Amino acid sequence: MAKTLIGSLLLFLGLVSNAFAEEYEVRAVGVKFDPMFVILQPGDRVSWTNMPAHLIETIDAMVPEGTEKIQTELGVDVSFVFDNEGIYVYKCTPHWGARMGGILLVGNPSDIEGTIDAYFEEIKKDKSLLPAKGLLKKFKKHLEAEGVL
Ligand SMILES: [Cu+2]
Repeated sequence: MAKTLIGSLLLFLGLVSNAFAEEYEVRAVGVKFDPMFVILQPGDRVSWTNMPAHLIETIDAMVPEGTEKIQTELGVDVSFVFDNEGIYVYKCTPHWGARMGGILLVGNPSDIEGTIDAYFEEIKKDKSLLPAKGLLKKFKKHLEAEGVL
């Protein structure tokens, strides 16, 4: 009996905390993600839609440590919950040459500017990351405009 009660209580708390989670939609438009940048809180969900010719793949050197890689199938709308704070840079692999990518800021990680600078450093080591340069520059400006930096 007590077990059931605790179970119900936990379920209830789970539902309540879920109720505060936000959902964000990113649409693929041409060879751009719109919006290109999303600022969200841990536990929030991001859905990518209108993806018939696209996919998302997180860039290994540009995600918070210890997070699982995301690599989706071409042409499939997808949706993920982000629990770990940090900055996630992702690309649409087939359109990476056209700089199709986006960036998520989850939560309020320490040293956002330092993390962005560290990502810039990664580009120097690996030329395949070059399309991320413009994205990161725009992202920095976006964060300044949003009052995050
Ligand atoms: Cu694409």
